[in-house]
Amino acid sequence: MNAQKSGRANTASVIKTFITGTGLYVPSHVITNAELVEAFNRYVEMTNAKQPDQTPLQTSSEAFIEKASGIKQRYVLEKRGILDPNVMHPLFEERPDTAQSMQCEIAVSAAQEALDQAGVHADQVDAVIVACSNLQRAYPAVAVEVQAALGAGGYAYDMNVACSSATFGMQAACNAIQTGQAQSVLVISPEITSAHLEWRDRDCHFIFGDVCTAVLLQSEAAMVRDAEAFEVVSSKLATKFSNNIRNNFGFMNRCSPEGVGARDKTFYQQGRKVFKEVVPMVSELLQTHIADEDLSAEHVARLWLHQANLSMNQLIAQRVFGREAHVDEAPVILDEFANTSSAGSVIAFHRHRADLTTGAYGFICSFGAGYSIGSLLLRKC
Ligand code: CO8
Repeated sequence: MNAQKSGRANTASVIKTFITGTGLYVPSHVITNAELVEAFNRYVEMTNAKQPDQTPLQTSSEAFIEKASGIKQRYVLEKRGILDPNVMHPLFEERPDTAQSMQCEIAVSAAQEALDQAGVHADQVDAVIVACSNLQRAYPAVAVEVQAALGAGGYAYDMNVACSSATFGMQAACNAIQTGQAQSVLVISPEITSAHLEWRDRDCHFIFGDVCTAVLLQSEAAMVRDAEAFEVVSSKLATKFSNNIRNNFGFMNRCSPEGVGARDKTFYQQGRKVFKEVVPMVSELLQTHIADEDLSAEHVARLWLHQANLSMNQLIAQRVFGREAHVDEAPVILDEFANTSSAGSVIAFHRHRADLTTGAYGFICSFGAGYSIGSLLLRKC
């Protein structure tokens, strides 16, 4: 694995970067495990009745979902289609080019909360990065639409590193601030995972939820007030190619008509392999990051981890701390939100940071498809 270190290595000449605000957009539709399993099992019953000669599909179970993942419910932008056994995916009305796109709409909502928290007006923002797992169109970049909708200045672009999009986006924001290219950067993650989840697949139908997070990163000079700020002390990014989490949907699909609509054009994974391979990679990267900063596990007050699987997070935290972690040390939000891809660790940070005292250290750490891992060491101001 090639890990890249940035931040403290250059501290002598580097402009410090701070997170000064975060925002969260939560969709109004909730699907509980009970509702999800009921709809899925109706789909199984109907499909098996239609295909008596085929190997019957197996039913899903609430007990399995909660035990295997820790997920109890998920928020989605539209639940009627997902729960209709004849549809099994969300149904969104197509919008004309003159209307705001869905990703732009939820991005603006989350971004506005982050700006309000920081006491910053949109026209002081000079870069917008939309960093998420799925972008709803090829172009123009959603980020440019968000920039216009907010009334932000500077430049904007989209990027995708799957579950690590937000952390890689924050690293890009730090780079822009440290080189003087920007002073105030919004990193926004509109994760509409419901549109690319295969709701008809028992192995994964329960995994994801929709949400949007926003993080405002600023130079010290641009900060309005610092009471709630966290300094980004340093970061580590790492990638290693794996086919274990994959989605072959893309703009070239129609050129291979035999594959259009096939199972591999939505999310699929080898969940058990991901679990086994990613836990050691993340634990080791965090341990190295701690050691490189001349810190030890006792200095770490919080791990805001990617939210894919409860046992996975407990195991990573245990390896980092060298003991079982208290729930306050590695807060869990996936019971309420399910896996929201790159937004998960940011939701944990958004919800669980107010109690930290000045000087406390914590890590935002993402991991997922790629494989990709992003670790940001933060210090409460
Ligand atoms: N109901 C009942 N039983 C089930 C179900 C179900 N729904 N599903 C599987 N089972 C059964 C299996 O058939 C199996 O039975 P048997 O033992 O008889 O063969 C048994 O339960 C155990 O199955 P598994 O081994 O598959 O179950 P696990 O205990 O491994 O749990 C998990 C499965 C929950 C998927 C788990 O492996 C996991 O969470 N792994 C981590 C995965 C992970 O972290 N993935 C990250 C992906 S997220 C990401 O990177 C973002 C990608 C981009 C987003 C795209 C948006 C869509």
